[in-house]
Amino acid sequence: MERTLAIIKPDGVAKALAGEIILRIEKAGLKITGLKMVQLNKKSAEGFYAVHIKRPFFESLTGFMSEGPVIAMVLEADNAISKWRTLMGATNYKDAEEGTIRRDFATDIERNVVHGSDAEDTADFEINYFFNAFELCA
Ligand code: IDP
Ligand code: MG
Repeated sequence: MERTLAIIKPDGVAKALAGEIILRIEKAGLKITGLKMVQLNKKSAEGFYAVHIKRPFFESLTGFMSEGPVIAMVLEADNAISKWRTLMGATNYKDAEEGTIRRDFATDIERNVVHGSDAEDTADFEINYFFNAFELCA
């Protein structure tokens, strides 16, 4: 079993897409083993996206990620990382496959509704960033 961190970003929460996104997650056979709504501050968004610190969009991205509440979830399945990224679609919604969350709901390359870990090591870091062991169910 593999684990990944999913986030419904501030734009997704603000547009009331949480129910639709969670429905897609459950229908795809990804098990939700942790879930919380939190609002990141600028510093905590910067820590989460530290790998992107040198990118030109870092300031804007971390501002966006701290503008309102997010819903963070731990998803578990065989190949959870790639399964969730397939449901999300490409970073740029214009390149995303039909029927993916980003293609259906994103409005901008930055405001792309959802986050997903990209590898096992980043999934571990990201899950631990949001959740402690007592907050995760079997
Ligand atoms: P990912 O979310 O598909 O893994 P990353 O390359 O890790 O994509 O980028 C993290 C986030 O940064 C993206 O989801 C998006 O919100 C934002 N982002 C990525 N590339 C750009 C860009 O070229 N302009 C503005 N924002 C971007
Ligand atoms: Mg990424």
